[in-house]
Amino acid sequence: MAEAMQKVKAELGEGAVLLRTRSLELSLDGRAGFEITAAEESEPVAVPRAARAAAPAAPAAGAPPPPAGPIPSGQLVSCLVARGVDELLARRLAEAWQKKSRPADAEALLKALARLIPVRNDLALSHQPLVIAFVGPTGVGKTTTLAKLAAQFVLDGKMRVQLLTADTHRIAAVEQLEAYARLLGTDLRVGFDAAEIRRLREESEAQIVLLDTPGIGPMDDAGLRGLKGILEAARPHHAHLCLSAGMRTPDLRIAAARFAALGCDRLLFTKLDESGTAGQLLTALAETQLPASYWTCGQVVPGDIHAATGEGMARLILGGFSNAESAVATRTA
Ligand SMILES: Nc1nc2c(ncn2[C@@H]2O[C@H](COP(=O)(O)OP(=O)(O)OP(=O)(O)O)[C@@H](O)[C@H]2O)c(=O)[nH]1
Ligand SMILES: [Mg+2]
Repeated sequence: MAEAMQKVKAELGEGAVLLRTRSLELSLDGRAGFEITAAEESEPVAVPRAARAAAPAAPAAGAPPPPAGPIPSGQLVSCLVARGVDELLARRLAEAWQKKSRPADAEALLKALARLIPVRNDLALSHQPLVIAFVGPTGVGKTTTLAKLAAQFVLDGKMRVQLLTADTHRIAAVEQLEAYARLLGTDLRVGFDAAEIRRLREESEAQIVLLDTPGIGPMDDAGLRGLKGILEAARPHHAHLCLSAGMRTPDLRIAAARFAALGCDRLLFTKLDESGTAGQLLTALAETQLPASYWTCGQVVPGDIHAATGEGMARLILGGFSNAESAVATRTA
C-alpha cells in the first residue's frame, strides 16, 4: 500500500487523496492485489458524494426536507420531532427559542441549534504515542471508522501510525483489521487481554496508536467491565464513543450513558446515510454532555467521514443527511 501510495503521489502530486480501496482476490498475473482510486487534491473529495447526493435514491427515506421560511411557533415542536428529536427535548428547545424571539425562521433555527452542539476533534499531539480508542455497541462501525481515520493519518504522512486491537472475540475481527493494516502499510498489534494491551502500548514506537475494541451490548455488564479493563490498560488520550444514527432513541440514551461512564470523551456518529432522521443524536449529546467528533455516512474508506461542526450537525438534524452532505460538498467544491 505504501508503495502504491508513492506511485499515486508521483502521478497526482503530494496532495493526492485516496477515494476508495478495494481488495482484489487475484490480479491478472495471478497474485492477490488491490485497486486504488485516488484524486488530485484540487479535485474535491466531495465530488462522488455530491453526485450521490443528487441521485434520486440517495436521500434517506423519510427524511423531511429542511424547513424553509418562518416556522410558526406552534409547529416548532412537531418540526423537531419529525426530524427525530425526542419530544421532551424538542419542547425544551422550542420554549427556550420562543422566549427569545420572533417565529423561528429556518436559518435562525439552524444557527441556534449549531451553537448548542458541542464539537471537538483536536488531538492531544504532545503525547507520544497519542492513543485514540474506538468503543461502542456491536456493529456500529468502529473498525471501519478507525480505518477511515488511520487512512487519513497515513495519507497525511506526518505521523507513524500503528493499529492495535483488543477485539479477539468476534470471528474474523482481527482479519478485518489486518486487511486494512495491509492496505495502509501500517503495523497491527493484537492484544489478547488487558495486560497485553498495556504492554503493547508501552512498547509502541508509533506516534499515533488507534485502538479497536470489541463491540459490547450496552446491557452486557460483564462485557462492559472487560472493556473498562482494556481502556484502563490502554489509557487512551481520546476515546470516541461510536453510536449509530440507526439506533432507536431509548437505546441511544442507554448506550450513551453506559459507555460514556467508561471514560469516553467524544461522540462519533455513524451510518447517517442509513437513517431518515438525525435529531435522535441530540439525545446522546444531551445525555452525556460530550462533544461530537465525527460523523460517517457510508462504507468508503477513507471518504465517508466528516469532522463534526456545529453547523454541519445542525444541518444534519434539520435537513437530513443528503442536505448536510451537499452543503459540505458545495463548500469544498
Ligand atoms: N452505511 C454505512 N455502513 C457503515 C458505516 N460505517 C460502517 N459501516 C458498515 O457497517 C458494518 C459494520 O462495520 P464495522 O466497522 O465492522 O463495525 P464494528 O462496530 O467494528 O463491529 P463489531 O466490531 O462487530 O462490534 C460494515 O459492513 C461496515 O462497512 C457508515 O457510516 N454507513
Ligand atoms: Mg469491529
